[in-house]
Amino acid sequence: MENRTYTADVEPGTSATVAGWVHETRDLGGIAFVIVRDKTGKLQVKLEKDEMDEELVETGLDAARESVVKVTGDVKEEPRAPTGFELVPESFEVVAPADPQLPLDPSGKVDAELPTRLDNRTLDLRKPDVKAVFEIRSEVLRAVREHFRDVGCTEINTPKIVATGTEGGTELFPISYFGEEAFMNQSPQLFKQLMAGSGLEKVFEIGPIFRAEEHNTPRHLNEATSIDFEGAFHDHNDAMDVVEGVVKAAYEAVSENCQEELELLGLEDEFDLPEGDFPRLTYEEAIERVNATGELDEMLVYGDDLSTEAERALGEDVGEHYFITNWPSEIKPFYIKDLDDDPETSTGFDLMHPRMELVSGGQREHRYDHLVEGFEQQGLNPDEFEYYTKMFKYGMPPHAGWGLGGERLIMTMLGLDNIREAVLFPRDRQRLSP
Ligand code: AMO
Repeated sequence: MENRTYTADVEPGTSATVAGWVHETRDLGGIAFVIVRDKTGKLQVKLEKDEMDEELVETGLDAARESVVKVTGDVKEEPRAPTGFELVPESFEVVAPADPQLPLDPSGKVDAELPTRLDNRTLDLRKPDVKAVFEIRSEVLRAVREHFRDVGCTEINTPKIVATGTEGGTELFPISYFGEEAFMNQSPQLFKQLMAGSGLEKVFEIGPIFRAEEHNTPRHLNEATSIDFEGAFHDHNDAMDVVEGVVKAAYEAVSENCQEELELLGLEDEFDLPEGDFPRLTYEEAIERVNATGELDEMLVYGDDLSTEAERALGEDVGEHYFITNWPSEIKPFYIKDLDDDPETSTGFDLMHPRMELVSGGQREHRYDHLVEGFEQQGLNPDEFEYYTKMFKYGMPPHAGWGLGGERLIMTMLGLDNIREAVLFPRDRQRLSP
């Protein structure tokens, strides 16, 4: 819009046109205030009933909350105004009126339940604290991209419609593809590996993954954002170093560039940067440690996956980000390589936040014969993956990588209770629209 001034940029002694939403109207009798809100803040517009044009005053007073308005006038210093300035209008235009019956209150005075908020995200994101989450999300993605580029990675985009799944058959969403069965991709796993073996060598992707998770939990989505990395000539330890760098870069960027947003979320004093090296516990150490907490009803034994309770107990005990390494081979997917000197143990690792798992990764099986064997052991038909396995015949370097749940990163960073708070339009068992 031509000549628009953001409310945060108005200067006393000048004329300005501001545009935004009616946040609140306070009618004090002879004088009334319309508080106009935009992306940057709020500004008080003064209406003096006996002094100003009658039609202008009426338009201002009649504009319902959340109506879009455009106001032009002189900016004056006014110590009693919330921001220290006010606008004395010469023109007041209602650009788009709002129905006085709002489904939720963007001023935040009346709390709304999460489903109501998700059904009305446009109004919900007029609340500064909700908006702050998505400003931070945007900053995290920016910082992650920049960090990947700084360490020599190339951004790739891989198909989301695929012929086969990779992360377990029960979690697949089938779709119809010109009469043939196809699926929504669960992970860019195989494609990113194929690109690690290409001339690109070090790649990353930030994109959607689809999981037909049956259960509705506060930390599962049916469509999530995965931050994926794959690097040629990397082993699992190198891959862990890379993810540690990415997570730290995200926290540092938020701390540096989002102080205002952190304040809106009440986190300015609690936002701790992860420091030092993340501890790396082996799976066996993790099991011993979690059993020793005495928090579990049933002790874990070698071969068990970590339950939600186990993750929580261990997370509380460790108290910072940590890796779990050396998982039993049998509970890791076919593409994860076993340790050379111990085939029962894999190079697979998870990165954990004290509250939950953020990342899975590992070194990959790059030897053609072993790879095909792994498919068979996992009950998968290697013929269906020929497009993938055949590239392992033409010079596939050792490589490693990982996938980081974008929403879980934001959720744990900001202490959000529900992963849906970190997604604009979440997909879960109950929610397919908006
Ligand atoms: P995995 O299945 O463990 O590994 O997924 C990696 C990370 O993605 C996030 N995530 C989810 N977040 C929200 N809702 C979900 N339903 C969901 N599913 C996964 C988690 C998880 O740690 N191909 C491997 C990665 C690799 O080895 O490179 C994979 O997909 O934070």
